[in-house]
Amino acid sequence: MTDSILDPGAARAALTNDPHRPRFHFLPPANWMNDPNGLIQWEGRFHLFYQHNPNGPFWGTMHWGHAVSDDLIHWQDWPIALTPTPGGPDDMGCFSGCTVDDNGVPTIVYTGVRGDQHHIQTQCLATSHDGLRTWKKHPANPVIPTAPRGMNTRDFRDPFVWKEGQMWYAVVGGQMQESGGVALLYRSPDLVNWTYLHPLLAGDPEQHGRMWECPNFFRLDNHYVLLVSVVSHAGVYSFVGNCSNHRFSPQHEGWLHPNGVFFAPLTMRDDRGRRLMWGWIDEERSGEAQQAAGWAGLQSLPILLNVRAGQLTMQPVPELRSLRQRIVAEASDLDLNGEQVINDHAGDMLEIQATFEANSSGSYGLAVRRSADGAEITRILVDAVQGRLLIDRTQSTLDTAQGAAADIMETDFRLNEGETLRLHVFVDRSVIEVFANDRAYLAARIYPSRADSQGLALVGPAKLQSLTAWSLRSIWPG
Ligand code: DQQ
Repeated sequence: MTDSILDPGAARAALTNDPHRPRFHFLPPANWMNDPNGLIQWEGRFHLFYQHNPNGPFWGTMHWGHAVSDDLIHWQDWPIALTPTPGGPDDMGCFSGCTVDDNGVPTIVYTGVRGDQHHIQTQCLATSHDGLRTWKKHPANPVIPTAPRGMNTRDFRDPFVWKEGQMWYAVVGGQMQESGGVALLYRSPDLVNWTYLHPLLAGDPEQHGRMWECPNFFRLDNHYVLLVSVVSHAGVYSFVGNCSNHRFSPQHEGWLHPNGVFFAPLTMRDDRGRRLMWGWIDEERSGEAQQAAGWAGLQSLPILLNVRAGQLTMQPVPELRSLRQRIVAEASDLDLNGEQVINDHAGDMLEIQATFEANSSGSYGLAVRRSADGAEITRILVDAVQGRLLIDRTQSTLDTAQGAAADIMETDFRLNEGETLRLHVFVDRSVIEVFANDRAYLAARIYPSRADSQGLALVGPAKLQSLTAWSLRSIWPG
């Protein structure tokens, strides 16, 4: 057991001065984190579990870490919820899953893995009788011992469970033998005895990848939504459509995130009826740099999902406004040509909202983490000609030893005729999250090396309507 488990506060404090460590995103006290797990609001409090390796800043020996929040923003570390049981079905790891309310009993449904290559994957239960503090594995585990016939039994994981009337339903991620990703639909009267029904949806391997992880299926704004994470870290794909007799017919589909930097998102419905999503944001620097840092991985900001005009929309939750400290930049009605610095000392923990008049002929937007001489700079641009939203990291850092990503990350984003561009950007040291007109989302990692890489600039040719930038406060003590 590491210090992070014995004294999370001390472990966090020891890493606070790392200039790359995010300050208003959730991440564990130390060591490795990947997928969000088991999201649930219980007696008003939000519980966030997560894939965690307490033994180091690298993937392995998967446990379920646990944190709680009263406001979606500030988190308190709770003890590890699930640990692999030697000789049990989760001998080699407690993989991803969800938490449901089984008549007042919080119940985790997760994937237990065993075998050298994690090749025996089964679905398991754990319950809590002390308010989600400690968890007992169910004696009937594994409750789904193998994948259905015709499916690859080695890739069978990440149950997502909901209730309809008296019946429980689950989708489990999988792969059709010699074919592509599939979300497998199950039904159960009691969470213990499960019947396989049929594929809720099977993908085209050419277009939707070899296997689907972490499926989420839910009703939202009179539509049904299926989210899947495409192996191996190809990205997160969304389908929006109709469902009748538990047969799902997508009508609109596309990448929610075009690569695996943001991956394995999990959603939950809160007590106000909102559909909230968190996703794992991975590192984009070398394993050696992660080892030296002593931590790796974070959760995205909480994202509010909706369906508008048949399409999925994504917005940062309004609760994030409570982090605003002071305005560090304001501008309006500017004709931009090239780059215009707005504030050389804006900072590295920022929220920025900017609107631009439609410009169909160029690339325009913002630049953040800019050093005073412009040697380090990260540009967030819309390319109106190509119909792309992009984060240009080719000059994000001068420190080549970190092995940091130095490419242009991009996703589809086309403005309608005359439509104003609305960029909503969060910068948290090494993390950038960008929302464009509520319908495109990009998360990326950057590792600037210079202490003065704190500048904020605008990039034309464009006509800026307005910009406000706030410095944000940390969610952690110290
Ligand atoms: N991460 C978990 C799996 C899941 C994958 C293992 C997605 O359950 O399929 O850490 O990132």
